[in-house]
Formats: sequence, C-alpha cells, structure tokens
Amino acid sequence: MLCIIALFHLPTIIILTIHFGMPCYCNPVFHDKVQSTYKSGSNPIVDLTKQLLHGQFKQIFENDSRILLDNRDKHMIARLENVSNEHVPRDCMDIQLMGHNKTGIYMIYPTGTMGFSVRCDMDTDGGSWTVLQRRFDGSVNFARGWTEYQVGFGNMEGEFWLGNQQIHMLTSQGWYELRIDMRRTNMHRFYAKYNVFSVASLNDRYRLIVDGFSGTGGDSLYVHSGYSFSTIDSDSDSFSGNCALAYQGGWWYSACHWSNLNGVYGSQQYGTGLNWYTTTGYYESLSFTEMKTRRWVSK
Ligand SMILES: [Ca+2]
Repeated sequence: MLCIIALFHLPTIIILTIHFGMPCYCNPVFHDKVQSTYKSGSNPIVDLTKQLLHGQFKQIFENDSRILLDNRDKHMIARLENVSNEHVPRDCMDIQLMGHNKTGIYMIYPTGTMGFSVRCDMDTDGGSWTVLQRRFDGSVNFARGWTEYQVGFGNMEGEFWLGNQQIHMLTSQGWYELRIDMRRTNMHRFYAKYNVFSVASLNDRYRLIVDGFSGTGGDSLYVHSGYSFSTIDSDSDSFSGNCALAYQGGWWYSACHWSNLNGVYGSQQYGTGLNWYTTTGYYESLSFTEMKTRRWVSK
C-alpha cells in the first residue's frame, strides 16, 4: 500500500518501476517490517528475502542481509511514526541534532523515500556522517552487478555499499560534502575530503560530482568527477573496453581509474585492489576504507 502511494508522489520511483518492470520500487529496508520481525535477544541479522516477494530482491539478498536496528533505535522509529514527515531525520546530521551521539545503525527518511537504515559515524571530524561504503576485512564480495550497486549490499555492522539510489536520494536534499577515511596495511592513516559531493539520478546513471579537495593522501577522486557509475555488467566508462570488468569493482570509471575503492580486497594485481593512486599506486590495496557524506548546515 505504501508503495502504491509512493508511485503517485515520486517520479524517481516511477522511473525505477519502468526500468525493472516491477510493481514498485521501495528500498529493501522497510521500517515497518523491521519492527514486526524484531525479537529482543534474537540474532540481530534478519534475512529480508523472506519478506520480499520479488525475485530480483530475493536474489540480491540471498547471500547478504542487513543488520537490524538495536532496541534503542527501534524505540526511536516507534516515536517517529507518530510525527509528521517534516520532523523525521533526513540523514545522520539530523540524527545527531536530535541528540544521538553514538556511532551505529539508525533509520533515516530522506526526502521522497520510505526510510532506510544507515550507519552514522558520530566520531570522525565532528560526526554527523552518513556512511556510504565500508571495507576492512574482505568478507564481502564487491565484484557485483548494476542492480546490486543500485540498491546496496553487505552488512552495516561489517562491510557494505549503501546503494547508488540511496546515495542519490541523500545528496539530492541539500549541499553535501564527502569524506573518505583510509588506512594502509602498515597502519598509515589518511583521508580525502570534498566540499561538494553529489550523485545524480538513475537517468544520469548515478553520475558523480566532487569538488573542493582537502586531505592528507592526495586527490584520487576528482578525475572521476563527471563520470557515470559502471559495474561489471554495465559499462558507462570512457574506455573502449570495460573498466569495471578489468578492475573488478563498481565505480565512476573514466578510462579507467585513479581510485578503485570497490575493487578486490587485498589484491596486489595491477589496478584491481583498493587503490588510491596518489598514495598507494596501482599495486597496493588499502586495508580500510570508509566513505561518508554530511549535509552542510548553517551554524
Ligand atoms: Ca567502455
């Protein structure tokens, strides 16, 4: 029912509906279903495939599942259901402004969505960061197709990609910045920050815009600004071949990359690892990466 309502209000959702030939697109994390399946003390991992009838989502979540919220967050959702849409958190900036200062998993309700769960980093650089990507142990395979990158995969307590559609909905709400925290195997930490960060809609194949670099490991992302997203099965790059297939990731490849943070964890093969070219070159793979975005607010 909620999906049907969303169809009439959201052009983006209609576009996705046409694209997939599905009755509706909703983020795979439904807050009402999270609530209904939560049992105190039970395994916090919930296999959402049991709740999603569509075969496509079933396939996506066959091997991965999303983390369920903890009790405190569940209570917050219950409270949010009683307030108007204008007062629900749009992102982790709002979550922190509501007084939640603990890094963890929260529900957010970006404009035009039914809400989905995200990881909020409340510790780094003042907090309020909505985490988009996280890798630290190689437990999740990132060599995935277009649809999986579109809706997201992995586990928010572990490694994950939030989803291109979710990132687009987030960054459409205002002026967002991007921060990427990285660590090498020798424990050297560095970061890159961009004052401007935006991911365009599906119509524009989730094109990346970044600008205004600062950081400690050089700028290896600006060269990707203006390029659409490519995956192993969907080539939008400017190279005659398929960069995503060659370097085994999903990224805003040009011809081909200076950064490959969704590549193969630990790989020392040329260009396929978690490279940040200005620091690692093409043969070293980072041991930790975390991409996160934050809305600018006037203070
Ligand atoms: Ca190509």
